[in-house]
Amino acid sequence: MERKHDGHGRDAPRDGHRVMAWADALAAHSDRDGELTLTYCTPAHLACAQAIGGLMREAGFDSVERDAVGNVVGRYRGTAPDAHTLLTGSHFDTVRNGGRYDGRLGILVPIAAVARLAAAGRRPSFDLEVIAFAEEEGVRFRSTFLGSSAVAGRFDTGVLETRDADGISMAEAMRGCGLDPSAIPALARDPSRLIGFIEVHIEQGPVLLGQGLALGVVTSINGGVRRMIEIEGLAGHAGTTPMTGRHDAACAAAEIVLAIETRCAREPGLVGTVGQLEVPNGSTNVIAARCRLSIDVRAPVDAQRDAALADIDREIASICARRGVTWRSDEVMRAAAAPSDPGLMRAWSRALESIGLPAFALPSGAGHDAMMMASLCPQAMLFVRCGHGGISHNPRETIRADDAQLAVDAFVAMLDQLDAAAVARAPDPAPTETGPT
Ligand code: HGY
Ligand code: MN
Ligand code: MN
Repeated sequence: MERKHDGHGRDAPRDGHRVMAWADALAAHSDRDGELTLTYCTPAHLACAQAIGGLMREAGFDSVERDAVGNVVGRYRGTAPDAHTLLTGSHFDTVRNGGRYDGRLGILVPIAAVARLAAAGRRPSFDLEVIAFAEEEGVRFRSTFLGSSAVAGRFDTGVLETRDADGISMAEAMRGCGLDPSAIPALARDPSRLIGFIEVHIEQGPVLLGQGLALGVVTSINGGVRRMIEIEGLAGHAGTTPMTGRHDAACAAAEIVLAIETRCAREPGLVGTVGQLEVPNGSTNVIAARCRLSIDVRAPVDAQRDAALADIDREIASICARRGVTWRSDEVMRAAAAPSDPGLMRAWSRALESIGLPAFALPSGAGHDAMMMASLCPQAMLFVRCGHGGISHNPRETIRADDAQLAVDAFVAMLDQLDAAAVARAPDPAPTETGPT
């Protein structure tokens, strides 16, 4: 394919610009004006799903459907009879006031690749299934990986009764946008029919930017645990209650936040974040009776993460005992660290080298649908350089059109690599039955 640019984005060719324009178009669907916030089963979420389905149809997929959990699934048939399936995709929901490439890039790059193949009348030997996962971030209902857990056969039906901030249950929200929770278990894919799962994702960090590289192969995805901590103290008059002897839930929380930061800063690779911190029904002139905070702890190795969590629990218990407040902890997410499949990593590396790029490898600090899909089949990811210092989960998240172009080139090259491997693996065609001579 003719490329008109010199790699510095001065004149990125068609697919790169098309991916950027599609990302802009999908970003127009938001729960809130003036920012990109797209949460599960809102009207904007449904409109975005429909827009993705439209892009798939225009690209030339053989079938496009919205499944029972709200994933948008495009299938592009392979040439081999009884072909196995390569799964790919990522999520289209976002964090609050998020970026327009997180998740979406892993949907739009494969769509652009299929459009390129369809336009050239080309098909891989295997079936390709591009899945726009309906929910990964866990913003509206705190549960995460809803879309990919359904495909992996790990959907926890218990979450159907969780309620959002307005008291709407997930099951009600799903039915309200035409989904059928009872049909979710049937979405589980048969692992024996799968080649694996590959995911393209914006790096959401500064490593590729620092290396001056457009793309990188992911070695493993950090394992994460998310918890909600509720602290119960004693309300009191802000003006008449002496400072000694207070049971101030907010002060306990403040000590806990800093204890988490101190513990997680002690080891390379370990990260800990309190992203939510609130005094429910608080008043300026009342000592905080309650305080709620979220904890997100991650590490490349589950044991490292769990050791940090055990220390954090001990620290919370000590702080609360000293301050005379009580606490409870609810675990809302636990995702095991997911090493990439070596064979798929090698295929990504060969794909990059085949388009003239170094096969640079790096770990993922962020969580991805690929870690859920790792329970179903082999997985490996491709990262795309993240601009603005690598910032993400922020509207300043950005990529370059020529990097998007290279991502499409690499994706098509990856299909070629997997095709060559499939052909190499394919048993010699059975000798055709020769009739009586
Ligand atoms: O939190 C994460 O790492 C991902 O963006 N859900
Ligand atoms: Mn994200
Ligand atoms: Mn993501």
